[in-house]
Amino acid sequence: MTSSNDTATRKTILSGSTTTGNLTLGNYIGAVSNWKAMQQDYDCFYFIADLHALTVAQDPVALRERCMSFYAQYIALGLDPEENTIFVQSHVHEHAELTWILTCMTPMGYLNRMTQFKDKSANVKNVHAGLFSYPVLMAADILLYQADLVPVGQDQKQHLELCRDLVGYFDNRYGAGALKVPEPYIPEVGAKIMSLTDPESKMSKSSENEKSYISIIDQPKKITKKIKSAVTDSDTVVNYDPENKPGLANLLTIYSVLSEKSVPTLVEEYEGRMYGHLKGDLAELVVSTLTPYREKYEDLMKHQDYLRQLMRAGAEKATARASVTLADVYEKTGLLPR
Ligand code: ATP
Ligand code: LTN
Repeated sequence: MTSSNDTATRKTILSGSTTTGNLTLGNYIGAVSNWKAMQQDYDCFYFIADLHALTVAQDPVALRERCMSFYAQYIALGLDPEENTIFVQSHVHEHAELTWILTCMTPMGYLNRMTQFKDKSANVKNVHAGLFSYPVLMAADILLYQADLVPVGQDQKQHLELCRDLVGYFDNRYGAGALKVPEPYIPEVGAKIMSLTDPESKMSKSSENEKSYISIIDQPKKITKKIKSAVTDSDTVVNYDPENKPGLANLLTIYSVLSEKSVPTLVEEYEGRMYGHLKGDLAELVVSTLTPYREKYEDLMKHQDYLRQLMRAGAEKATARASVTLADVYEKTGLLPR
């Protein structure tokens, strides 16, 4: 008899986050909390996108340290390295190799339309080709593992579309069978948590303004200060109006996801009360949600040999899957075996 938990029948999930800072509350709500929830029912591959971090200039020492820290943050948040495959992207060289094959099939015009590229390149003096073609690396990340489902935040929808189209381009040129078309999984609530200082833009871990995001390893005092000084409007009535009151709407969304209460229920609870009350209660809720994760993280960082061991095992499991796909792709594209 088979059950949905049998490895052979379980569908594959893949997702990752770029090592450009510490994971934020936005990453947690929009991505990692969903990755965690899916661990029981799917064969999950979660990785640390360190090659993606190179799309903007990085200090080598800081990048290496962040990779270790990120891995500890994944485990501390509850990703399970025993049941699933948790690995570092650059430890599996197949990612870079498949990227090249796919790059040779990606229309420049398609990459030019990517809104994230437009946003990220807008204020950068020297824009490099890596930032431009990074969605192709993302497609390779997904396709190597024959992923069925890719849980991401709203900002990644367009990149997923390219990935799906690339399978079509490849199949048309070389024949079908080597690559699987993935489905995006975008949560209904919390797919886009906004910045605390500029609620018109996404909360982002690489922001230069530390007050704009809450890191999952921030100390309680810092979290409270950031939430209390979050930008809201000058009105006093608590209601959900993302267009006219984006800051307040963002706080209500975070509150709703973490408390599992609906936004209308919260609005009712805060009727006749000030924004300050809501901010104080939300700060307490965020602190109590994140504290156990931060403590686990601090403990894991004291055991780096253990983390290295998990990383190596993860890389081996990931390579076992990725190398099969790449071999198939090489064969189909006509590259001569060694
Ligand atoms: P960067 O600042 O380097 O762009 P980021 O904070 O946007 O980083 P990523 O590593 O690009 O984070 O994203 C990891 C995952 O978290 C992705 O699935 C992404 O969609 C999701 N995500 C990122 N920011 C948010 C957010 N503010 N709200 C909801 N989901 C988010
Ligand atoms: N580009 C993503 C991170 C990422 C990713 C992936 C997500 C890199 N490769 C593959 C899902 C699947 C981002 O959020 N910036």
